[in-house]
Parts: sequence; C-alpha cells; structure tokens
Amino acid sequence: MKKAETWFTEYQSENLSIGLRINKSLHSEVTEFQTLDIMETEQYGNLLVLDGCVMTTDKDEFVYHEMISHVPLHTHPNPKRVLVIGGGDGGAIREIIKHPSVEKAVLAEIDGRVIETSKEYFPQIASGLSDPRVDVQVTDGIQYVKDHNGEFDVILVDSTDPIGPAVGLFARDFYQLVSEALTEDGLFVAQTESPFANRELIRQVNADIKSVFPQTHMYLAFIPTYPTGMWSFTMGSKKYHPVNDVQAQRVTGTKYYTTDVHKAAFALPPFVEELIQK
Ligand code: AAT
Repeated sequence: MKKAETWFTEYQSENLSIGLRINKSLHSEVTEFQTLDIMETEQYGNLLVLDGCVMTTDKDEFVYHEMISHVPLHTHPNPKRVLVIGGGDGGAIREIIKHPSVEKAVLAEIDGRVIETSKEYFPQIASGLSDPRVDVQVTDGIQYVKDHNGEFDVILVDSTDPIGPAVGLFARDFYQLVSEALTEDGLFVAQTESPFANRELIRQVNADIKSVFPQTHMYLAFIPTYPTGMWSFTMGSKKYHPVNDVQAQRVTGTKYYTTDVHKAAFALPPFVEELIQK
C-alpha cells in the first residue's frame, strides 16, 4: 500500500493556494504574536510558516534576502548604519553584513521565538545574527523607529503580510516615522507583496510612500514559494536614485543579485507600472 502523504497548503486567497509535500514537522507552537510552524519539505528544504503563510525556505530564500538587501545597499554610496524591521530569520542581516561599509546592523523583530527557532532550524540563514556589528532587539518595529531619529542610512522593512502585528507596517504614518529615523540622504525598502495578488495594497503603499519621500521606486524579483511567485519591493529615497546612482557591486558570491539584475529589476511590465501613479 502507498504510504500516506502529508502536504502543507498555504491558502493565499479564496481561490488560490500553494502546496508543498512535507517529509516531517520539525516544530510547532503558538507564540505571543502568531502561530509558528517549521517543516521539512521535499522540494525546498526546511520551511518557516507564520500564521499559515510561507516566510522562507532553505532553497529559495536567497532571492528574497539578496534583493531586499543588496538593492538598497548598492544604491546608497556609503551605508554605515542599517536597520531591519521584522526579518527575524536573519537572512537580510546575513546579506547586509557582507557590505564592508556597514558598521552597525540592528534587527528589530517583534517575536523573539522567530529568532530563536530560526537559529535552530535555519542555521545558514541566521548565521549573521552573532556577528559583533549586529544588535538584535526584540521589539515592535514601529516603536523602534519612533525612538531613533536620524540614525540610519538604510532601513529594510522585512515584514509579514499586512495581518496581525504587521498591519501598522503598511501605513502612511509608519513611512513618516521611517523617514524621520533615516539620515538626510537615507533610503528605505519594504517588501510589498505580489502585483498579481495584491493590486490594491500595492497601489495604496505606493501612494503613501510617495507622499512622504521625494523618490519612490518599485522593483521585482521571482520567489517561487510566495503567492504567484512574482514579488514586489518598494523603495522610498531622500536623495539617491536606484538606477542612476547604482554602485559597483561590492559583494561577491551572490546567487541572484548582480548589477545588471539590480537595474533590470526596476523595469516594470505595463500591468505593474499602471499601479504606480506618476
Ligand atoms: N525574511 C523573510 C521572512 C519574513 S519574516 C517577517 C517578520 O516580521 C516575522 O518574523 C514577524 O514576526 C515580523 N514582524 C511582524 N510585525 C512586526 C512588527 N510590528 N515589528 C517587528 N517585526 C514584526 C517576511 C516574509 C514575507 C512574506 C511573504 N508572503
């Protein structure tokens, strides 16, 4: 008789889901903020799921973490102080500290359990968290930016989807606080969901960031385990332009990021472009 199969399904909308065959469950708990599950998948290695949504997998995490980090860090000419909001798995931090100019990288993650379980089950993603330049703060990112004025050259919002504790991270007031936490020539990038699945959200986020920052730019990457696979990031910048001011590549050994990919990522298909009112 055929052995029973176990599948993880993320219900991404009423009409859409993604399924991954599970070898075994590794960890499951309800934290103070969300449900947290870690499973071993056949296709993508270990999988981190929060509130039923895929956060990261061993095999495709490099795309997201390289693109959320290296695009802003190769737009700013000399990033020294960098803040990550969310991102408790440590993947963005791992990429940020590859930049020789970075003196300090702060991780402001609301849920300490994400950090601890990532260290255990995703050691190669969390590897940067013990670097001496890294300051790990278990705190609400909104409060953290409120308390730190004019301190950061680059801020990354590596947050969950706009449900639960991340709702406030997709709001105009928050982008205003982010702007205040940045230096005079600072810039920030937020993960902003799928242009196929989240059109209204992208429209709104873009308009909100535009009302706060002199420059707003959207770029894309391809992440197989996120809803629809086509993912957007939005940059708000006070001074530097991500394509005109792109810096020579400082980090070697990347699997997705190159200078050409950086520039090309800002070329948007018309059905995406139309979400951004000029
Ligand atoms: N590195 C890719 C994984 C993530 S994790 C997003 C993190 O944001 C989670 O660990 C969550 O606990 C944290 N978070 C949520 N709200 C806040 C907040 N207010 N302050 C600080 N951290 C917060 C992102 C995956 C993208 C999902 C795509 N579907």
